[in-house]
Amino acid sequence: MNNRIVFRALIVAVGFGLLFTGFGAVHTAPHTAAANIEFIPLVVLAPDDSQTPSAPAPYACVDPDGKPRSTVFHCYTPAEIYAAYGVDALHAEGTNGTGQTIVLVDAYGSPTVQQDLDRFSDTFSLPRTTVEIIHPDGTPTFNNSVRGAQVGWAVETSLDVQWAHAIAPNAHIVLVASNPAETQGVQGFPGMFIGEQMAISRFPGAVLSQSFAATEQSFHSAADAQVARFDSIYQQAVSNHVTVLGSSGDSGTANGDKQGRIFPFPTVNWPSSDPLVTSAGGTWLQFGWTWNPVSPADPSFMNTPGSRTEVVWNEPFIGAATGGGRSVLFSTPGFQAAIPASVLEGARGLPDFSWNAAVDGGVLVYTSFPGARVGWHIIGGTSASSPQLAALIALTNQLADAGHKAHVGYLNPHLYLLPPSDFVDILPQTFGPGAVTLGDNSQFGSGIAGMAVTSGYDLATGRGSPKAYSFVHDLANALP
Ligand SMILES: [Ca+2]
Repeated sequence: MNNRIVFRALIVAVGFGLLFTGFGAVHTAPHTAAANIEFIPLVVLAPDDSQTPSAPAPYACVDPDGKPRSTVFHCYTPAEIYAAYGVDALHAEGTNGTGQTIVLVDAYGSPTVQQDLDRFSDTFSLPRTTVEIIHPDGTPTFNNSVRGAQVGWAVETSLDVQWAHAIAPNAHIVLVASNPAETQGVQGFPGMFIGEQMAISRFPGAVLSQSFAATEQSFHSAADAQVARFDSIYQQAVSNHVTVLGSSGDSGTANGDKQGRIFPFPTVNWPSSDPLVTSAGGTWLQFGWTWNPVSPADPSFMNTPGSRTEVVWNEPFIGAATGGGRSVLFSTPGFQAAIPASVLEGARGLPDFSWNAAVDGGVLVYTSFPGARVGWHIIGGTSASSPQLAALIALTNQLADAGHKAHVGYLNPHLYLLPPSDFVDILPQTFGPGAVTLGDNSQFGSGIAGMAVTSGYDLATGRGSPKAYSFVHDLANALP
């Protein structure tokens, strides 16, 4: 009981930390002006990131340097994620991404991307790899005094690069880092899409991950013209056998406009909603412990060891949840034809599948650029799920090469034909003496209705999270 009181006192301090760290804030995230829409990196830093725990042990996270990182938020090493999802069995048989390319698309990039990745690799006994960087519209000048935008994107870049590498350690990593300051005019073509076009041409058969999004409604009346423009790039990806993934969002169904005003009805994010993009949602993986709340805002866990629990990513104490719902821009595509019309209501539903995106249970990321604390961070968000899922597809492409088959390319038509046994189906679950049920992706406190988590496909977690070994092998076997 005493533990619970301590935790609740702490979360107040954590709240202040969120305000002062600037770039860690969930909903005032740094953004990038691009044409008449804005892209938000979907990264969520643990709210107590700037603080050294003052409370005594036990700690929820001790970082790889042996430093206590948090009394509240758990963190995962690559080995823990491998074990939780069965990636270890793939690596053990030599399925590690050899011969494959993963393209990660970000604005600005990070001035220390290579050295931070090397530190990550050395720490976790992974092979070092050299990141190939493409600046499609000029080299950005890193300015950490613009607290927010560039630092936030640098955190995002670090997460993308380090965790794609963790899942596919032998894959070639390409970073497309655009320079939004040089994007021209209202009708200017966002640099990140020029970069995608370059990467799709240069790396046929690759996998591309987009950890950013904008609310569909933020296109306003320009939606058809803008979406058609970007869609032509995704068509090119289909032609070049490039798999394209996009994060579904970190605010549940409560997404905002340019000014940060939340639309008062459930919304989803683009480009994740494009049927040519595979939408990566978020789960909350509790591995070796179980959430034990007396109320939704209580992050207690200490007295409740556990094995493996995976539920919808919806963390009430930080107000972050997986994006998901019905698109207003796209109608139900053929690959979702088997999902009941009562669920999709004629729309393209997202996400397609999911992976851990939690902050309490975030992944460890190392950064050394100015503007953020140098060291290890606990990071979540659907920015964590998209590059890891992209890396799983790179592992699949390695098996395709070995079997003289085509690469995965356009993933969605294949994804919905895989057997249910290839996924952990995410279901509603009730936690702790407070009987807190996580059964949808309504962002806590938003008042915007969430999408129900149900047996089988649902609009919060898609088909669920891949059981890595059988998912990769079954997908590879299904390829022509
Ligand atoms: Ca489900």
